[in-house]
Amino acid sequence: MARRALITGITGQDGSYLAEHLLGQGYEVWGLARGQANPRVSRMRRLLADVKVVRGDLLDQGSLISAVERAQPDEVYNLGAISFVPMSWEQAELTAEVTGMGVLRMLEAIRVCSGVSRGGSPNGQIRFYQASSSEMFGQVSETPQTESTAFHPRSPYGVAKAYGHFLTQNYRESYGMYAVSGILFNHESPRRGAEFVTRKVSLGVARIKLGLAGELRLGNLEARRDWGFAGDYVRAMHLMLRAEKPEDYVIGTGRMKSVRELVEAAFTAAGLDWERYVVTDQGLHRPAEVDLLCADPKKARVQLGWEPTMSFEELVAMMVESDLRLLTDGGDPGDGSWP
Ligand code: NAP
Ligand code: F7E
Repeated sequence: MARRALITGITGQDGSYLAEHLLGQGYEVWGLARGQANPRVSRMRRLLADVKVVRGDLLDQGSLISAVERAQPDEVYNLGAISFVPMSWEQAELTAEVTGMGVLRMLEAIRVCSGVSRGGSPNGQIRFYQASSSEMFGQVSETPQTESTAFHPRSPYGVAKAYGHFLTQNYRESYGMYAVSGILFNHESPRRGAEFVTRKVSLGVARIKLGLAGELRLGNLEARRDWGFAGDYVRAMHLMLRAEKPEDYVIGTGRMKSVRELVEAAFTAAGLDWERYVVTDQGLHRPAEVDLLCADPKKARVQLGWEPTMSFEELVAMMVESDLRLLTDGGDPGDGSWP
């Protein structure tokens, strides 16, 4: 019988790649979708026609219990979150509720539905994946960051993710649940939301190249990140849930680039000189910045056999080409996450 997976955050970047990956592995895939008339849900239904949709919201405990009862999953991937770091300062309480408390509600739904009691090891265990983030490292105490690097989050988002991370560990230890966290570093694609810097840059470059814009306004060009391809990272999520033992893993490339280098690579891919177009704007700087993040993915390589397949340069070129095509074809950049 086909394995069954339930994915929260199905309308997001990772939800789409993970659903495609699991469908390709023969899974029956269920996606948790929220809202009464959420346009991202109808778009997802069109593009991922084989995904079964179940309604629910990470803010609503009862809806998560119903979703688990309905989907009867073997695996739950909790990707739903408020994931844009600047928004987490503007709506800190909502971020805590969705990105933090949402993890508790999902774990409780699984615990209740599988009849797990304290100290007991359940039969027919539902395996749980939590989308943890390198933002938990924040002001880093060492570089590169590993599974044992201390957390010092720098935003309400990072704090909420740290809560979800520790809670996932705690449910594993308290109830013997198969519950793991992937500590994923930044991962991008043509489906990335337009608010994140890689996509903002690839769309900006495409607009300038096509004569639709004359400048690109950005914040801190000196921040450094470890950027990889989202399609590679969802494979790691699945490998973590199929491993013999439930453990947490750092997932990244081990290579760090600055926003300035990102900008340079993207403009070069379109045959443009970035210095003519990029304007820096203090208003786009964050109240507390994460200056650098760089993964040490050795544990995932050794224990899971996971490796990234796409270089930073290939990723940037792919995103610029995709946005040039999208805008040339008259596509809506709001829809750009689904080329
Ligand atoms: P994304 O594109 O922003 O998607 C976020 C998803 O969360 C959307 O499907 C959104 O659904 C859903 N969501 C928001 N509020 C919800 C609620 N109240 N109840 C249920 N679902 C809700 O994020 P992503 O890049 O795919 O990332 C997936 C996960 O990995 C997130 O948890 C993110 O924080 C984490 N993460 C991402 C990265 C990265 O670099 N991409 C790195 C580390 C960790 P709607 O369409 O309904 O808004
Ligand atoms: O910023 C700098 C900004 O918004 C990256 C999320 O998926 O990855 C993501 O979080 C860097 C920051 O991603 C602009 O200051 C400069 O230093 O693309 P971002 P993020 O904050 O790293 C982590 C791992 C997650 O978990 C999150 O969910 O780029 N930057 N100028 C800018 N960033 C943006 N967005 N816009 C600018 O104009």
